[in-house]
Formats: sequence, C-alpha cells, structure tokens
Amino acid sequence: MQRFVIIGFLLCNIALHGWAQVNLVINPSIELHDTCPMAFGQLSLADGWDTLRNGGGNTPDLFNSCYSNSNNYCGVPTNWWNSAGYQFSKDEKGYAGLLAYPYIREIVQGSLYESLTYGKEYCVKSFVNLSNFSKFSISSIGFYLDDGQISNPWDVIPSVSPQVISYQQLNDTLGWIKVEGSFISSGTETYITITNFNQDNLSNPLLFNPSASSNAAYYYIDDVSVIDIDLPAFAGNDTYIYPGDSAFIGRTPEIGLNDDCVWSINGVPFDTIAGMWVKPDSATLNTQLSNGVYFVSVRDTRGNIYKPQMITVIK
Ligand SMILES: [Ca+2]
Ligand SMILES: [Ca+2]
Repeated sequence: MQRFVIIGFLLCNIALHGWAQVNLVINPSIELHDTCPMAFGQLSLADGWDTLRNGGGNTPDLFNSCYSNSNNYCGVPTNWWNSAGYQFSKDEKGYAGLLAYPYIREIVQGSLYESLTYGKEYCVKSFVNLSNFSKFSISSIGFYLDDGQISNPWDVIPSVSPQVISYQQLNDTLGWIKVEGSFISSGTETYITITNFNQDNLSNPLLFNPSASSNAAYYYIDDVSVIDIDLPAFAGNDTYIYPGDSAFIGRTPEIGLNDDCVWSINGVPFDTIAGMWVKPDSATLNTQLSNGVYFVSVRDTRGNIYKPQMITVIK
C-alpha cells in the first residue's frame, strides 16, 4: 500500500459545497444573456445584471463575442473601448464595462440569489481590466452591497461608502486584476453594485497611457463573487475505484473559487481549480502509484487541515 497527500491551499478560507453553488452572484461571469448586445449601454441584457434598479447609474455596457455588427463596438476581444488593443474575457465570452473617471460614473449592479445572513463575513471579489482606449487609470473601484435602495439620479458619484474598495493602481490593460475584500453582512444585502465611488481627486488618477484616445478611465468587469468566508473546506467524499478509474476531488468548479484554490502534490503546485478528476495511477499524479489508498486533504490559508478524502483503489 502506498499513499500520498494532495494539499489544496484555499485563499479566503472558502471552498465549494459539493451539491450547490456557493457564489451568491447570479450569472457571475456575465455570460448568460437574453440576446446579444446590439449597441452600447445594454448591460441589462445580461441575466441578473443592469445599472441601478432604483434609478440612475448611467449606461454601463455589455460585451460579448456574439456581437455581430461590423462596427464591433461591443465585441470580444476587440471593441470600441479597446480600439487600440483587445481584451479577452476572464472566462468564456463576455464581460461588463463602466466609465469610472472623470466626472461621470457608470454603475454596474448584479443581483444575488438570496439575501446575505446577518453577522456573517463574506468574501467579495471581482476582476477588472483597464481598456486600451483609456488615458487614465485609477485605484478606487469599489463594491457596495445593499438591498437595492441605492440610487443615483444625477449620474455623478453615489454618496455611499462601499464595503470593499481597491487601493492598488488598476492599470493593467492586458491581464485581469483581482479586487478582493471582505465585510460583515447586515442581513439585508441582495445586490452588489460596482463603480468608482471616490471623488475624482481621491481616485488616484494616473496619466497611464498618454497616447490613448479617451481622456477617461474605462474598466471591464468580469467574474464577480460573494462567498461565505467561513465556508468549510471540503476535499470530497471517501470513495472506492478500480485501477485506472478516476475519482473527483474537491468541490465543483465555480467562478470565484477556481482561482483561489491551488492544488499541490507533496508541496509542488500543479493546478488551480475548485475540484478536478484525478486518476491515481496516471502520470498526472505519480506513475509509481496504482493500487492502494490515497489521501486527499485540504488546507486553508490559516493553516487548518480538514478531513481528508480517502480514495481506495481496489486491486
Ligand atoms: Ca465572463
Ligand atoms: Ca486590453
């Protein structure tokens, strides 16, 4: 009998339910839509997404590779806001976009499957990318969670304090920058609202790309998640398989968790995903292993090790 250990390091101390999604954001990768966007300002075509339901928020945009107009305003990877470049989605084919500076704020609002639980701490996360058309970058994209009451009839800057806000300069026009934080719920939140909530002079504007065409900072948004920060880690249920068969370890892959999980074999990282199929006698893990018992355990960033999953390979 031989054994080895796979340790998954979970940032934010979170992991998936085996049976249900744990990211509470509806359509978190902004992929599902009624119809393809046909013009700017059509974020509401995406399931669960719109500007402010209670009024204001201007005209945030929906981008998707299904956009077919030859002007390519809302396509992926090329679109009007990327006229000098391109941007693939963080996942799949679509993302949202908002004007974040100066003066005007476009506001993106996503909805949650259920209201958050009073007193619980949640991890809030999204990925942002600066459009190649933007002369400026800023540092202060924020997330505000409430029951949908936020409104902004004058389309300037909402006078609320976001629970989570970025402080790093968001000036990557190629990769997606993770903006992440946590907050304790008041028990009423059913929407997540995203924009630059800071006044212009408090947004750390930086003349990042002087040759770009637009005197603005325009950001793409993708992969938004709100997840219970104390969700217990889970390696999977104990299982029996025959040599050559596969077993699933970890949780069902999901937006918001996949990029926070790092799987390692004997301390050597080899993949980032919430869960995966493994074949204990395959070259992926260890060609020396075939029959026996394999232990898969999960360790979070606080150092806690959770009950291992035992995969018994039957000779
Ligand atoms: Ca996406
Ligand atoms: Ca780009």
